[in-house]
Amino acid sequence: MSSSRLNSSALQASIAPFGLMLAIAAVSVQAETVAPIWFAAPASAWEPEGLPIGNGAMGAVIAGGVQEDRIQFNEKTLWTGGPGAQGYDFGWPDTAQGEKVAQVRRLIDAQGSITPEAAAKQLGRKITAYGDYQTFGDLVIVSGKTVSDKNDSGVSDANLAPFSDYRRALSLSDAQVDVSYSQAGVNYRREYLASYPDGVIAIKYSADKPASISFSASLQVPDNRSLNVNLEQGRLIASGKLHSNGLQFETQIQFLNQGGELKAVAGNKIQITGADSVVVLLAAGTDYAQRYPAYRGAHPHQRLNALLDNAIKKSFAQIQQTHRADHQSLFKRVALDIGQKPNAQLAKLTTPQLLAGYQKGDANLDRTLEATYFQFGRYLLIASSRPGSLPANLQGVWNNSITPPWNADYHVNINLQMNYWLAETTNLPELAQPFFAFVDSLVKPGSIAAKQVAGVNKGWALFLNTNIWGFTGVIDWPTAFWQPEAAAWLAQHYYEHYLFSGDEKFLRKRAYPLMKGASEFWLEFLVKDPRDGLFIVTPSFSPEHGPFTRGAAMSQQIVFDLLRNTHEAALRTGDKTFAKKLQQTLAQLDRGMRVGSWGQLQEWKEDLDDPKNDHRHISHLFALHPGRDINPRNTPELLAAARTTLNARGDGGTGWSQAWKVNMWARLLDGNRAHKVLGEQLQRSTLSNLWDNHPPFQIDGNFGASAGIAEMLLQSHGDELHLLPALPSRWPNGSVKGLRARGGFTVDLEWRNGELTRALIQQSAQHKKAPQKIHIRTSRPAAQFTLVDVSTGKSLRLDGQGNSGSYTLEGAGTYLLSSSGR
Ligand code: FUC
Repeated sequence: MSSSRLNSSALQASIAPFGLMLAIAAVSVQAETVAPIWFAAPASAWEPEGLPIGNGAMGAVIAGGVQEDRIQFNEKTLWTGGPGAQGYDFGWPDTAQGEKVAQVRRLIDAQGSITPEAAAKQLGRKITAYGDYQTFGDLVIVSGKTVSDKNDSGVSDANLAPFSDYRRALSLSDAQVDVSYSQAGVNYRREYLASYPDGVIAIKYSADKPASISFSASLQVPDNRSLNVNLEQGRLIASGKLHSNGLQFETQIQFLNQGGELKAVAGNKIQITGADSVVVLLAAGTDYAQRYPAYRGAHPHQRLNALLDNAIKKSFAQIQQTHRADHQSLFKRVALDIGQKPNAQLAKLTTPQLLAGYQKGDANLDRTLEATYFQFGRYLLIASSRPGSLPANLQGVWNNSITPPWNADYHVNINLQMNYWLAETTNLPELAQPFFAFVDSLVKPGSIAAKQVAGVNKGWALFLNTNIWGFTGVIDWPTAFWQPEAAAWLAQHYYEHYLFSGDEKFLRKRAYPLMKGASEFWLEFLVKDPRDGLFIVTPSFSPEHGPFTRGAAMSQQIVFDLLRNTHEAALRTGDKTFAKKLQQTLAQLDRGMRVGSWGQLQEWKEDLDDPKNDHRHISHLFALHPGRDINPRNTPELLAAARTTLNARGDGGTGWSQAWKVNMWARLLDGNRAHKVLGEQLQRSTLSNLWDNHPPFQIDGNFGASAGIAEMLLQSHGDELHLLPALPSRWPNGSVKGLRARGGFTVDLEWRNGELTRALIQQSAQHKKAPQKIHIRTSRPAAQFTLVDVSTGKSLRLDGQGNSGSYTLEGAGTYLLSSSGR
């Protein structure tokens, strides 16, 4: 059923004249229904069918087996490797290898290029004790009326009875998984959530007949750790150390039964018999601390005790209510209606059926799936990135392995950055805090990496990948190891956070110092290209193919982006001396944007591009996205070249590569192409539970696609608000509420027949300063719109030039743009 609801902006209407009230309400009313992700059976496998919940630090994947409910869970800091593990050295060579870098430079100067293997031989390093993100374990709940101490299967005949009406659903708006089924005349229900405010995973088992819940519960953990299990008053406390590095961990799991009996069995198992309902509360942690060099803090025992002692005082309903309110305070900021029309028939389709229908091209289904997919990315970020813990890794927070793909680490040549593109635009900026805390913590070890790996005595650097232990060195994989631009790329997020929020304190205290450090590295590392006298990066390697050369496009574009942003920030914070220094380098910096022989944007300084190359990495289009230097207004030729490159590269690739292309086609203002790539990502790179499939599961594609959808609807990188810049024809009518734009704007949009009809534009208090000229771009002439200051009811002048117009904002915060022509 579609539900209409008014959002908070309607409140603003109460101070506006009556006619305006209606207009604002019309923009604000959303008929948004976020379809659940659901299955009609327990998960047959973790990766494609598990349903994820999380509170940032902890995550769990719900398989929902009737007989055996295996709740696989994680805590983000449980990692092998690092300090405490034998041979860990942060990836740094023992002696500073500045001379080796110089040698590689000379080789490239002499030969024009060298192979990645030759470069890795000189500069790469075998890694030791890098570590892996770990599964914490499985809480295994086996339903059954009796349990034998010897045969602990815990299964009684009653539970082998067939079950029916099974449903396992993740509600994105409630952040809860519900499992329900009927068995032997009883209707069972299970609710699973991960609460950020209470710091626990909470599960409730209930039934519609009393005394129906009986199960045994135990904890299973991998054997790469020690384990002590204690049971006291229904609380299972399991603690130990990882063999790899001595990291201390603990989990506490409290069982609270209503009715029936709870007893300990065999010292490490809980048996519950004949309860009306059971609540399970789980908390987990380690003694990890985000502090170089030891990365150790307090044992988690006291903290977990306090969390559970607090949680057991509350009813499940109270925990649930607080959790829901907390989740919705973030989730409901954005509502998207792209024409998804839930109806009884559609609601019967499970998510895999919906996906199968989408793959067949059923037009009625696609909006539902696309809208769900957009919100799923936001859901996943809320669940895997909350202040106080680590940022979302390659799998967010969910991992069921002790040797996950790519260590489930932080790759910084696209992946970690992509995870956070949606944070600003889709109105979840506080969820970037773990990213900033993490990157801040890399500065110290990164300054040693700068010296040891690159021979630079200033600033900080890191390369392809990092872990939770300050790994900032290099690995020995020739086709990826060299990525000194990583810090510059990460620093972009700090400046973007400032541009979106207008938070001057963040700029002064946090962003600028970090950006300055990253810039200092480059001011030392850049050299003059003997060919044209411009500053270049060398050795330079375009990820993850081709030769090592001088001044590859992505190196130059990323470094330019950093130095330009830092220059702007230096001027804003009053650091004139550094601003001047940056200015001098910027004036002579190769900007890495060249149009090649077949009209492409060159990937290398030399015209080496093969039009048949369809490699998934497209970092040489950084200036198009996530950078801002290639855009339709200032650089139309470069924009055309970027389009040629993107066409040649094709629409395929891994999940994240497709997601990036959605963003890029949006920046090229081609909504239909962006939508096509999004569709192919859903068709080819999406698992049944809608997790992105690299393959295997990798979460960046989810986050990147949600960011891409936002980019199709609103852009603000070019000093103007571009409303509906890349609306696909498949979304002719719709609305979106709550997207954010640079300049402190929150924007609600409504469109009909592919054209904007209304926009409600609000500016945050942080940005309400001196009068400001705001530029708006739409797909229709500015003359066809009226603009009203909502707080005064006054009409404003929209000075139009074709499809763009500008107005001067004088302190009041809310403006309504409406189509007058239709
Ligand atoms: C980069 C990519 C791979 C993968 C890995 C985690 O190396 O090239 O496709 O996403 O990161």
